[in-house]
Amino acid sequence: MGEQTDFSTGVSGEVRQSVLVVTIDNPPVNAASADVRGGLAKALAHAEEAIDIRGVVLTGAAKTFIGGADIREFGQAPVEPTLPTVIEALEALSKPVVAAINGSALGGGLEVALACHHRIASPLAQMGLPEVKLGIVPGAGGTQRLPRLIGIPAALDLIASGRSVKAHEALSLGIVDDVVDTDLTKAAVAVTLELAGSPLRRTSQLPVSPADPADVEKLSAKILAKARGQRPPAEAIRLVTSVARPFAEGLADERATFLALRDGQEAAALRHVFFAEREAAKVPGFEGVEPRPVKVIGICGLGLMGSGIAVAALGAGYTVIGLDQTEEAAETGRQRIIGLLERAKASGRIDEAGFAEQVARLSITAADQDLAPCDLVIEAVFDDLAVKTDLFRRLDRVVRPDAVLATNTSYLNPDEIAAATAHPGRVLGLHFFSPAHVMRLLEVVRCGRTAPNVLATGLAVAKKLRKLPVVTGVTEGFIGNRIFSAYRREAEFLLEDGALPHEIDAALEGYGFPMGLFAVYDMAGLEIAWARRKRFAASRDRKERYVEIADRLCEAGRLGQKAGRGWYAYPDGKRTIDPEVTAIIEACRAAKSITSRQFSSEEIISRLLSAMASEGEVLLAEGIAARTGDIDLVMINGYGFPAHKGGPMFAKAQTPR
Ligand code: 3H9
Repeated sequence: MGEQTDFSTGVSGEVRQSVLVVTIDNPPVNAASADVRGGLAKALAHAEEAIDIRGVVLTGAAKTFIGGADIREFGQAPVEPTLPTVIEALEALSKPVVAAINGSALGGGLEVALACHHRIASPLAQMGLPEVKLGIVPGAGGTQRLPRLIGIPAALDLIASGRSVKAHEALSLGIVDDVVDTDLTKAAVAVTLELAGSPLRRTSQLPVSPADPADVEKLSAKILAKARGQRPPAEAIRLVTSVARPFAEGLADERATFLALRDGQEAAALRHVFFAEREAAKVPGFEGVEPRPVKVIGICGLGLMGSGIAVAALGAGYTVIGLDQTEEAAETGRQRIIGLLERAKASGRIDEAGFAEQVARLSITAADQDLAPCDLVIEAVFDDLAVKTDLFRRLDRVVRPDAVLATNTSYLNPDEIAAATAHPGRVLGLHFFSPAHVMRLLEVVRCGRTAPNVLATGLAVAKKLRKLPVVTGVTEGFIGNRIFSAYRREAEFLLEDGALPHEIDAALEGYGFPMGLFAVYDMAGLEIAWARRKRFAASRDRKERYVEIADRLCEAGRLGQKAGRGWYAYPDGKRTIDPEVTAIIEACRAAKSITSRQFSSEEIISRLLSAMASEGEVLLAEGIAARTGDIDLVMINGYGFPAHKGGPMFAKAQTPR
């Protein structure tokens, strides 16, 4: 082994058997920051000049190869050398450069690898071009080199979805030339020596394999439909499908498109979301608090919610004990869980062995004492205070005193549930969203007396469940439902002031929500909210503005899509505007002597955004939410707010006053 040379703070080289092994070590994810780019440029120039060096191996320290361009540099003045310049020098080197992909090679990181003359990967490596998730397209050759390596359809799929692949899939696609489960660097040095002296395979010079235009068109249409008007996937399609033109032309187009998107609003919003997600799991003042170990999770109530939670827990490797009131109910729950696992198997998300292994980790019972081995128990029973406090008192008697108890309540006060137990410090809320095995958001409710390591346990379990945890204080409906209530209230004010349901829905869909609010109501059914309104009718503050339109609809039997009519009519199942609803709305306006007026889509969005953002400010002031980013994440991941708008707090802050 040779001596180590530092080309920059984060890039070092060491000569092994006349091959320069260059290691990128720029924690936390070896991003291609200015220092790394400078170091790589120097290392490549050194390798080109030194006559005793026969080739180069590029690899990363720790778990990452290169995690991509340094996202923190976006929006700042550019620093030379740029990544495309470094990559150009790399591909043009007269000596072989081999990528030893030891871990994640994402974005600009994969673009570096694609320009190498050969790529080998460790079985743990993952590769992808996730740029569209950040509102951009690859900007250092990814859209031009990947299709030359793996063909247009496969490249389109990866670039437009931003999904990453593991090493073996990368090998079958042709992204890497080999997967090596022994010493990766040693293998890379050996390949470099084999390649030295022979003509080099430069990706930019490879011919593009012809693709069936019908296939490409079908795939593009699918991508565009999913993108719902967002620009990056459309630009990615344009760049990838025009790859047959001269390489330099494609590269220049890609760079210009990347720069224009990078400096736009949507990319800024998605960067905000990216950093908010990383921030969310950090609770100020809780740094270094160790979570309690969790291996066995008990789930009480195996209805839709409990079964979804069970599937998420089994998928994350936990042992699950499901409890329901009777043996029959528990068995029905077990069947429901197995049904969900079977669906996962049918769609290829788990294989037969994985299915069998997960089923083996599941047991069910109707006897409380069978929950004794649990490290964490999550209840998902009927949302009623008496039912939940009774359950928690019983749990208190059967589980270890250090086991954590979590309530999945949506509206009840978890402090009251905790107070019913002998150890309130071990109680917290874990508010899952339905379906719990699919939805990423998890509100982690910090109750008044939750112990620090119990909160840390909630966050650690959430991460293992591959959920996005957001910490919330105790308030009715937590962060999400509080903001959602304000949003819903404002939408109803808009109705009374002159907008019609389909106008509000069209504005929301145009803004990027997958579905308008009133269409969602109809889908979910109007009766639960109606029952709730009736329950609270007596205690309602009479001075507050109250819109009666929804009540009138319910009284007329318009309980939503299942009833065939709600905010819309559904002849033949198709959603249509119903004059009867318009008449009900007009009658309600008339009863209050409101002169209705027209609202533009912009006005509708602006009023809804303001309502959400003002409620968000209240939550921050009350200390229920710690950061604006947390509120944005909740609304994006639980309520369909478009991620490319950054969430209500971010979007509102961007709007000129
Ligand atoms: C791009 O490459 C454009 C090019 O096409 C064109 C160039 C010309 N930059 O996620 P974690 C930070 S676009 C800066 O918890 P994990 C993150 O904020 C980029 N910082 O770790 C966090 O910081 P902190 C395309 C970054 O182990 C810390 O690293 N690349 C970057 O669970 C740990 O993050 C991507 O989109 C970055 N690129 O997962 C990849 N990435 O500790 C984005 C992360 O202060 N990154 N940080 O909170 C990821 O997907 C994951 O971070 C990764 C590691 C899988 C790498």
